[in-house]
Amino acid sequence: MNRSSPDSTTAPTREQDTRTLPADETRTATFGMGCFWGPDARFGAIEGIVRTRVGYAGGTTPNPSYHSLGDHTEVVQVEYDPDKLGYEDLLEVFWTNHDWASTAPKRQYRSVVLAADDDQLAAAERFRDGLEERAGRSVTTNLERLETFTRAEDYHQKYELRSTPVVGDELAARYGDAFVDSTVVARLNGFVAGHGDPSRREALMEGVDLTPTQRSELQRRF
Ligand code: MHO
Repeated sequence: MNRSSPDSTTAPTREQDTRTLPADETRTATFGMGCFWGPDARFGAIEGIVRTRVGYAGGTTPNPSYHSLGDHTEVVQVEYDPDKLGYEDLLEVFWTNHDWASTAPKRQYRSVVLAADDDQLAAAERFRDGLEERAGRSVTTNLERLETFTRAEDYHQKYELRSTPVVGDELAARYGDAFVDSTVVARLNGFVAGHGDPSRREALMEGVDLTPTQRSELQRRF
């Protein structure tokens, strides 16, 4: 097994990440749609998504954690480039990729849009009404304003990539604190979960410095 040590000369992925938008030029969107591992990967694979993180929101209990969630829900929060994606595009991804017709057995997994502002809330209401019309049944999704977001524990962030043999540990070590906020890591996390098209996967892989073993471990999951 090839385990190269974390070393800045083998990390041009960082270089790529510095070309991504700073937080004051992105918009955020927050969704609850079941266990947050899946949506973290699904959104992370999309061009125009700059950063993803998973966490707890939609409740009032202070300092929620995975084992002490209180009345919160598992959510994914994305930062997106408003020149490349509209909020409606994200609503489309949200509503086409989970069960919005039945009520989740636990509040932890409820379907919820946590709007960042009144415009997002209005857009979600319009989208929901249109969906009900087209589908001919009611949407159980709650539409609310986001109050607080608490980032989940590191082991839940980019879970799909983290649990990829060889590469997960290596990239987590190489990136350190920057792992969760990396755009490249968000894409890889999506790609290993089977999202994204082959040409975009190839293009990203070109710019990432990986050992042959890591490369083949990633490709095995694409
Ligand atoms: N059924 C999943 C849920 C995890 S998710 C972070 C599991 O425990 O494996 O809620």
